[in-house]
Amino acid sequence: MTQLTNDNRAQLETLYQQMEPEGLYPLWEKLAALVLPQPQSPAQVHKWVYDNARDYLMRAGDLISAKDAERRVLILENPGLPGHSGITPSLYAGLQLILPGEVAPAHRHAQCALRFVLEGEDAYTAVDGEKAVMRPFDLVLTPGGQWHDHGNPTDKPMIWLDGLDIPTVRHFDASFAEHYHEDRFPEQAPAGDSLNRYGRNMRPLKGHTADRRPAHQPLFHYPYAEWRPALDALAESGAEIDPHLGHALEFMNPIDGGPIMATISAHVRLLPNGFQTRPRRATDGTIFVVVEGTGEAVIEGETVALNHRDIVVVPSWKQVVFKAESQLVLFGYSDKACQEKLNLYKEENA
Ligand code: 1HN
Repeated sequence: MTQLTNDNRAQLETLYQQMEPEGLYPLWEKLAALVLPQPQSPAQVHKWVYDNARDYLMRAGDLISAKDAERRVLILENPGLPGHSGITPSLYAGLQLILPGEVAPAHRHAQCALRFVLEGEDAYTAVDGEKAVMRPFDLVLTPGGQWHDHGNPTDKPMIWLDGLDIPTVRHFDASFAEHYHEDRFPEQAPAGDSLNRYGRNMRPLKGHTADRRPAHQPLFHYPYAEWRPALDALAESGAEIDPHLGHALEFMNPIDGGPIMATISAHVRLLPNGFQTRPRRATDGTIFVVVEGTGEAVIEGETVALNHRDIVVVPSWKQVVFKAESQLVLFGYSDKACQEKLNLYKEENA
């Protein structure tokens, strides 16, 4: 802007004051902050140490039941987004505990969710009346609009990471939610039915039985027992390792080869012992979980130690380098699926 005279400036200030009660503001005072030359995320780099979070979660378990809480979850709120209940501007993360014998009652909502199991085995999430029996590091989806309840019939606690698109749905003012009139949605199919039909790179041949699952989202269970050997097979095949990612595989919707849900993408990667990635940045702020091994993430020069089950958030456009101090296996989820639909996604590989 060319230099304004004092008189002009004073008259502008008067104009601003007079029009403000009518909801009118001068763009020329705000344009540079509204249209940034590159992302400047308000989210901060942050790590949640699993063992610490687990202690608090278990204490909550002594004080409130899953049923009373509806969902007994500790929100992983980004310190740069206070009061926002987001781990990034678009995504939410939480740690959920289901104790032996508990049920988290059936509800459904517009928000899409993923569960990534951190501890416990053989508790379940039921989606539209079909159970996925969960084991450590399984990925389970509850796509938007589908009834879901959780239960733990075992004698050990189960803890998983919840990843939801809550801030995205809030941004679009598109939230709907309802409770089912009973704790559990009635069983519609045997446990594992969708995995059997859609999880092996095949699909049901059309016959007498009608498709029960929504056509756009039939598969909701991606077991560790399947994705982990897939990473090993890739690493052991002699395939060239991606210098910026390591050996990396994205979870896929078998219907279209696209991301697992409309708003959330997820992947896993394996970095061999001693491997260091080339620096990379991307517009999708990403939440990582350490599945196996130890190492470091160097994010814009800040070193974060990576230990078993720790959760680390790398905000949009922060440069990251991963260093594996043993064989390192990571799970990650982000809003890449959504950004790609909006033609916003960008990455820079140095
Ligand atoms: C939800 O439905 C679950 O079903 C967990 O386990 C966390 C956070 C906000 C809104 C809905 C669940 C949630 C949630």
